[in-house]
Amino acid sequence: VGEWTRVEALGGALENRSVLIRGRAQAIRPVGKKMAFLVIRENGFTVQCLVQAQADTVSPQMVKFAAALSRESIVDVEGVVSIPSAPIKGATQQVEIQVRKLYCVSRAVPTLPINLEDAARSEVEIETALQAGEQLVRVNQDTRLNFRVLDVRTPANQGIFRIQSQVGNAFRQFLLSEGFCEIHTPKLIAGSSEGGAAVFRLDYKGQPACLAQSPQLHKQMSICGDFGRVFEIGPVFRAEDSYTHRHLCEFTGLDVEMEIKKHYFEVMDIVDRLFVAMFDSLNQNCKKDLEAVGSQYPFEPLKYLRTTLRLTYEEGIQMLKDVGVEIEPYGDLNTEAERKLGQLVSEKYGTEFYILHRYPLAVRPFYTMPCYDNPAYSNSFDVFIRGEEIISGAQRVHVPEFLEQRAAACGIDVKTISTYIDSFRYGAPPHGGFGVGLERVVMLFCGLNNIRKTSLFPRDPLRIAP
Ligand code: ATP
Ligand code: AMO
Repeated sequence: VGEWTRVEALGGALENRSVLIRGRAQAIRPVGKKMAFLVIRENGFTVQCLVQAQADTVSPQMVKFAAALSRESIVDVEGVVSIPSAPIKGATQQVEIQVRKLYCVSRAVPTLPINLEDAARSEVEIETALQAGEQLVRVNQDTRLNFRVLDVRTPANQGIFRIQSQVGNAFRQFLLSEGFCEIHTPKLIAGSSEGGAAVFRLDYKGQPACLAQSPQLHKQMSICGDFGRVFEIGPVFRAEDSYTHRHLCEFTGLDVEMEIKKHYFEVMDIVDRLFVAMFDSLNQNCKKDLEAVGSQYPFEPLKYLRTTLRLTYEEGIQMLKDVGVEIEPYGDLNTEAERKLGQLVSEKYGTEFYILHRYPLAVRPFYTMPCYDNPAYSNSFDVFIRGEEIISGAQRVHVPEFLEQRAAACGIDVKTISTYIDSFRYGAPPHGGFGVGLERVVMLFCGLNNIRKTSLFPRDPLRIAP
């Protein structure tokens, strides 16, 4: 033997060959005293292994040892590949390994806090099993998150985080190919960057400081530093004080900032092409992962157009008005109105991904550029998937005196952001950008109901462990 074989690679071509594999003991089924079946899992692929007592090779002690293994232990199995006479249920690979040697590399505790088979079932499968009188433990979200290292071993969860990885990859690849430079801005900063109260305050060697609520100020300052087009993938901290399905206290921000020549539409053009490319790449490169997610959490593939639909805020609230939903013309959309608009847009335009722009200035952060033709509105936008916000963006105010005035008008102590405002005093190009919530993109692309499912180790107002 000597060479390792991946479980994924096990097939009929290896018949009668000796192989060595390493994986987790997903299932252990003793049959009397002379035989035990093991299902070994590696990277989502599973193979059935037969440990059968034989005079010359396998001792009864070894069968006993196999039967006593605990689930999820990591084992090395050496054996000969055979093709079974009947199809194998409960394993992805249609060959069996006749075990010759078996080593336990790392033992799991005998009783796991989560039964992974149960944790991998869909709601429908759970209901069917319960009706059939099966002894099944429904795994609630808190339990899953408490034992996240086990929970993420399910096929759907493996899929979710591979999709998340591809979102980041598509984001980076697209922007690099468009001449953007990846930057890394500080997460320890002197004050709030979004003007809100939701900041984590801390003591920075005797000076008051906080965890960055976004890379907003520094990504703009990078534009003042002549980088032209920048992006960042990094942590964002928000001291959210309520417990919703789509807010985390720490999430991953995908941020973009760029010079613009004439119009904030140039920024929306990037959003459009970036996200169409990203969705295409998810559909092409993550088929298996999307299937794994969908088989536990069924969802319809996202409907999106080749050129992303853009509606103005006024058009959006008119659509809502037409069906009897009253929105304040200069107010914000609440979650319910956003969802309703998502539904109306999907029915009318056949897309679940769209941009709403020209928001009322009053509901946008201080750094947002008002519309030239009507300063009650702003050169800003939000982007929605299935009626929920994934992106906020805008053209920024690049005139320092006006920026100071806007900050003061929004109740911000200008002294706390003086270095930011000063950066605009040495010549600052017109610019704009946007921020995307990575966990929200994955949650909404996959039609999931809770952002905790798409954060590996979520941080919410009640959770800072594991
Ligand atoms: P962002 O922080 O980018 O603005 P968001 O999705 O939180 O993202 P908001 O504009 O803050 O968007 O809020 C939109 C709506 O979502 C609010 O009108 C409110 O109904 C709801 N909402 C926002 N934050 C919370 C929260 N912490 N708790 C409950 N509901 C919230
Ligand atoms: P905003 O505050 O809208 O904009 O945030 C940008 C995007 O980040 C995501 N997001 C969140 N995700 C999880 N949990 C949260 N608590 C949370 N809050 C926000 C959303 C949201 O659309 N500086 C601006 C962006 C810009 O204009 O460039 C900003 O931070 O997907």
